Amino acid sequence: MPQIPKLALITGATSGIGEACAITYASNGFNLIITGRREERLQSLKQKLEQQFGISVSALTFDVQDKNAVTQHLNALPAEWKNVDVLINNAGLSQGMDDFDEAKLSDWETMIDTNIKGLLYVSKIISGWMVDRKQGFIVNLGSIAGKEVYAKGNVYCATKHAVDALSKSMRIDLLKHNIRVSVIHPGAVETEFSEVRFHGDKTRAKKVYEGYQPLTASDIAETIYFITSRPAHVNINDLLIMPTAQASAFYWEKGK
Ligand code: NDP
Ligand code: 8X3
Repeated sequence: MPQIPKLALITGATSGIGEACAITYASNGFNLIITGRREERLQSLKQKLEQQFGISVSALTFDVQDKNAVTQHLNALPAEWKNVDVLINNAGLSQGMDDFDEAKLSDWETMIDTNIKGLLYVSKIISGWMVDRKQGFIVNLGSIAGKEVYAKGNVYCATKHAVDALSKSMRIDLLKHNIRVSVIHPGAVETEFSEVRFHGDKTRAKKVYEGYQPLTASDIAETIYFITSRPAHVNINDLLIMPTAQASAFYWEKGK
């Protein structure tokens, strides 16, 4: 009997880890729902994946901070697109890297609204569909910043600690509905992350990844795919993945 393709929803698929996840899941025959704010990037990724892998992709452009937009776009999906098997809560960012007394309130609000509230808006809807189907897998993007704190990391670290706590409680509350929940905590991954953190300063962003080999977005995507492809009785609850040269948050052996 031909297998029905599985469906993964990946938030923040316009770059970095989310885009790499889209490629990895597409190459494994998944149909995809991809989201982000940059419409052009989403449309070109959709086209590329459909052509290259013969899968179907639905591209939804919305800001995860906007509760009404999240609700409207997701609820408007046709019924067959609501059978989400895997949700990857990836959309997120760090904005600014300043001492507590110097940081901007607006940066803090953006991080809280995106990394915590956005993840909750999406998860509330998709987990509801998973509860109805009595199956599903949710993977949240935490960070080494959700395990440790570092100078000037204040609110970004707090949001990722929140993701860590939410992942644990989602796992407990959703277990009775046969929904698996995992959280992956990467160290430094070279993406657009630092460019966003430093408000578009490419030179400063590039420096973060100099002198050692950082992780790539596809290292993370392949690991997430490994997590979600374990047999039904296995759950990798929590996974910390670092570049070999980075022993801890902001502790590197550079030049090795
Ligand atoms: P990128 O900046 O490359 O990608 C971030 C993605 O999130 C983009 O697709 C962006 O899409 C999306 N996004 C950001 N804000 C919003 C929003 N308000 N609404 C919708 N989508 C949004 O960074 P990464 O790939 O590195 O980051 C992905 C995740 O991994 C984040 O949660 C990050 O915190 C986490 N992480 C990253 C690490 C790293 O070192 N890079 C390490 C540990 C964790 P768009 O701009 O089009 O909306
Ligand atoms: C991104 C990694 O170390 O900059 O979450 O916090 S770090």
